[in-house]
Amino acid sequence: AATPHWWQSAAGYQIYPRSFQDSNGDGIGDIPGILSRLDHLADLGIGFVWLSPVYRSPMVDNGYDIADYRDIAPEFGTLADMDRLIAEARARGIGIVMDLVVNHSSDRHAWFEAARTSREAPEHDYYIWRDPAPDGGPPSELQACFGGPAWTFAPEVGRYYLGFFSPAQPDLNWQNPALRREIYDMMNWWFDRGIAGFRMDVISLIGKDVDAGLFEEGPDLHPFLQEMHRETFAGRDVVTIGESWSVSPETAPLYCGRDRGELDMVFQFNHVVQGWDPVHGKWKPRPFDLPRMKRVLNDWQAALAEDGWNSLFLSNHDLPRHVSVYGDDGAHRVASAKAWATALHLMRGTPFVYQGEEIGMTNRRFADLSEFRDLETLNHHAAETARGVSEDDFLAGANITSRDHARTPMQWSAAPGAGFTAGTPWIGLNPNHEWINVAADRADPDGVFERYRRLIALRRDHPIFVTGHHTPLAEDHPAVLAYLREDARQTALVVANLTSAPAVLDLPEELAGTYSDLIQGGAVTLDRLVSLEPWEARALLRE
Ligand code: TEU
Ligand code: CA
Repeated sequence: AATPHWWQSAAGYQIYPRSFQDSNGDGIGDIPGILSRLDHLADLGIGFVWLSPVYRSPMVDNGYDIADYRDIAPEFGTLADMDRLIAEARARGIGIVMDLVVNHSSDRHAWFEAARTSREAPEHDYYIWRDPAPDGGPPSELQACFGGPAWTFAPEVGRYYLGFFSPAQPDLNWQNPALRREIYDMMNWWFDRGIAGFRMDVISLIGKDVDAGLFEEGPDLHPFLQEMHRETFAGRDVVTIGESWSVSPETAPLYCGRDRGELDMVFQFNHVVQGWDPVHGKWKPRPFDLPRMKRVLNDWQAALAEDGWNSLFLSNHDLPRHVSVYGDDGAHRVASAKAWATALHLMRGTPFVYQGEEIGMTNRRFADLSEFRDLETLNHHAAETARGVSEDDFLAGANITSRDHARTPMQWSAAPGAGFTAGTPWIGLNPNHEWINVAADRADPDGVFERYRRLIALRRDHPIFVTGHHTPLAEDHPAVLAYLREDARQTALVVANLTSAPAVLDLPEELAGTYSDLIQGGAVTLDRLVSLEPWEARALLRE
């Protein structure tokens, strides 16, 4: 097999800057704060940081609404701080991957301010406009992701613009070649500053055909990605990660196949959206279904087995804390965090650690609506209650799935501000920071951090976990996720009991034998029947 790319053997770590580390007591995380925590990341062993947006922004969607792609939000710091972050991370062997949000800009971007005032402005065509319907209403009934109509009237030009997410996030018109040139120039400007790549926000939307009603994976998506590749990352040793909520095992190779000249990997959600209700979506979550989760994970391993590359993750800034949803955040919190980490990291793909996951941070209880900050939760509360959902039912759902669970401040210590801030945090801390925090977890050799550190090192030191073939085992087992990784020289076996009850795994005869235990050290001999404690996970290399 070819030598893996750096981004295949490395692990990524996502920072949500607003909630990571505040340096000046204003309650908002910032870039100097990140600089002060780089050693934590270096100790974990990660190869790159995916930094959620730090650009100048009115922060309607915490930076996923960009007003200037070439400047830093003042609450996060300055361009000079950003340059220092790139350099100091690099000095520790860590690349900085920026978040590229180019399906839409902020309505406060200079382009949009020009676009909305005159049909003659060159920037007018950088956005997506339609004339009113005959009755003066919006051109279609399309609803925005964050609630309300997707079309907003701009009186100065007498037309409606598209805001697929919210009116504060007008969609950019990728059909306009001058706009595409602006974006590629901006990307090159960041590459020239030394960043290691881009995570591309909802990239599957850029090829949309609005009139045909084709938004996700529209007809121009792949031509645009190929053009972007030619104009920006071709010839650079960077990583490109495409976020898509619609990509399927069938379409994934189109984004990241070896000869496609598009992206390095897809970042897809099929495994984590499985618990959503067909009518009320994430606000009425269904109980977690482990067998389905196993099937989806295995399907994605198979889909990109020969060509293309998976991202491996369970948490990010849009999702609840996975130990609370797929694990047990009570008695088995530490064991379940470690079991999921083991099961996930040793699959084929690049693992991503979301800030706080490395110490097993959990969902927080939100007592009432006033404690939430996210526009998605607030707007959908209005919509759901308007259609008859009770306050208590909405709160119960949001207490499982709101994006704000991921956005409570990083828990560094038991101190009153959790070591995150000396002031008042912009969103309430999880009170469990008194016992779940970096200082406490890192002091424990059996803690969660130590397991992540070990797994990240294993992938770096054993190419079998990077490029080895993945074969699922015990696919119908209701409790255990198990698989083999194999290359020409070696066989590794990974087994994880993902439940709070003991489990027994029946291995194929030929897998009985002696292994070295890659987590505990030493050798173990397996019979055909392997007994696993609740949330026990093992990584074994055949001797
Ligand atoms: O997310 C894309 C997206 O589809 C989500 O908004 C998703 O629908 C939602 O989180 C489900 O709860 C990306 C970013 O990751 C997200 O933070 C942004 O809000 C969104 O794009 C708009 O830029
Ligand atoms: Ca601050």
